[in-house]
Amino acid sequence: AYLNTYADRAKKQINPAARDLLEAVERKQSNLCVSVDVTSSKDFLSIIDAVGPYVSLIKTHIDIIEDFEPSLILRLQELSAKHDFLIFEDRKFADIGNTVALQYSSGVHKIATWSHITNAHPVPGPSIIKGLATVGLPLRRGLLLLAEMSTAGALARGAYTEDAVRMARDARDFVIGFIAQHRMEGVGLREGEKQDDAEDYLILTPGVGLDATGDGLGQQYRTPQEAVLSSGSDIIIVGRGIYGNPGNMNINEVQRQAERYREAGWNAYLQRLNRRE
Ligand code: UP6
Repeated sequence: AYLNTYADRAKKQINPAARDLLEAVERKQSNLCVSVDVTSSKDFLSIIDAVGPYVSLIKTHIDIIEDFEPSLILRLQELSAKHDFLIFEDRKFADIGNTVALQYSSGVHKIATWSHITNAHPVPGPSIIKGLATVGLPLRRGLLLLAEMSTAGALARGAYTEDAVRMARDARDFVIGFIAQHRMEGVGLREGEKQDDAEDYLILTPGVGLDATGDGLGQQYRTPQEAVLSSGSDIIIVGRGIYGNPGNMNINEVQRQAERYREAGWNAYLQRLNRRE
């Protein structure tokens, strides 16, 4: 199913956030998600305004903002409407169901009220999905499970990844896909279970860069071409490849890099479509 167009895949999604994201990808001809990992509200908003035209999704780590105020969320939502992108808070929940439900709904950030998509580590087992779903499903949100990580030596592999996919398969209304480096259809099938051809996960892939292979802190980069064409990723997630060191950022250069990554990601997708027999 993932070899079809984003538009066709959008029609078959049962989760509204997944459908909205695929529609935005198609409308904007962008499978680029920019990860805005900066600590000042000013840089945060200026990067998002600069890259907005070239992305379908903005990924946040809202807890690294030093001068956070609730009004920042209003500004973010204004930019989301202005540039037509969805919002993904990369919260990586990892606790018991009751706790993650509180972390998702409450505190200073109230993530569920503004983030269309969020993610969780499958490490606690299926109860983490249940807990988050109590908050997220009524708000029409979607969840990604971290099935793999981009870092060297990551423990999320093999049987762990397979169990993550099984957990997702049991919660198709809320779990829309994975943070992963590969496709997950047919992974971890149970004894006697047949692969469901309708299975169509969104694969969002971090660790994407055109000019570097790593960051000296375990991060490993692949190109958009490798992620989308060779590994079947649907959305490339790019952070520092676009804005470098936020300390000496040139906003025109940020915009130019976003354009460059959008084009690389989209061309890889077009090549993938052309490969269909
Ligand atoms: N991220 C990864 N790898 C994962 C999961 N998440 O890098 O397996 C997140 C990081 C960061 C972004 O938390 O926000 O994706 C990557 O940023 P970068 O492009 O600047 O390396």
